Amino acid sequence: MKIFYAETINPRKVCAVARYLDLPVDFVPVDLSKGEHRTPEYLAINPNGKVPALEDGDVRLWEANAIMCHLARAAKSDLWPDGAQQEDVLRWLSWNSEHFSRHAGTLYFNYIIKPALGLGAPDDAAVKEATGFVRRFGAVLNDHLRGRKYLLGDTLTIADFATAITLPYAARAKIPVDEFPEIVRWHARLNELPAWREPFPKQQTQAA
Ligand SMILES: N[C@@H](CCC(=O)N[C@@H](CS)C(=O)NCC(=O)O)C(=O)O
Repeated sequence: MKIFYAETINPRKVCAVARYLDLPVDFVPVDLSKGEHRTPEYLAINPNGKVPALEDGDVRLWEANAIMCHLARAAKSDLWPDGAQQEDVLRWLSWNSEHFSRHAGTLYFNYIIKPALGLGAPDDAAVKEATGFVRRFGAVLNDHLRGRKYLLGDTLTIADFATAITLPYAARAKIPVDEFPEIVRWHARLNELPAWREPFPKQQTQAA
C-alpha cells in the first residue's frame, strides 16, 4: 500500500491514521514546491493534482476522508465504525469540511502556506471572515465536546483525526482555539498519541 503525501494538513490526517493503525505503508513524498503533484504520472493517480492519494493493489483513492476509511477497513479498526456510529462520523466529517476546518484551513493557508511558498502577505479580509467563522463553529464543537473524550464519546474515530487537523498549527496560524477550553482539552488528549504528534515518516537525508 502506498500513500502519496506532503507535510500539510490533508495528508497529515491519513499519515496519522496509518501510523496509529501501524499499517505496512510505503510513504511517497510529493514535493508541492517543485510541482510534483502536477506531473502526468501523479495526475494519473489523483486527477485533482492534490495530496494525499493512495494506491492499494488495484485501488486508487483520493480525498483524505475516504483514504482514512480505507485504512481503517484494511486494519479492521473501529476508527471507521458500523451502524449508527458511522452516521455520526459522517456528520462530523461533513460538518468539519464545510464549517470548521474549511475556515481554520483558510487561516492555515494565509499564515503558514503563503509565507512558505512565497505567495505574499495574508489576505486581511479572508483572515477576518475565517476567524469569525472559526469562533462561531468552534463554539458548537466546544459545546459538543463537554463531557466527552472524543467526538463520539469514548470511541476514537477518523472524525477526530479530521476535525482536529488544524489544531497542531493553531498558534502559528492564529486559529483562536485557546478561547475554547473543551477543544483545548480534547486536543491535549489527542496529543497523547504518538501517531498524532508525529504523523509523518522521518525524511531520508540525502547522501552527501
Ligand atoms: N479535499 C482534499 C483536499 C486536498 C488538498 O487540498 N491538498 C492540498 C495539501 S493540504 C494540496 O494538495 N495542495 C496543492 C495544490 O492545491 O496545488 C482532501 O481532503 O484530500
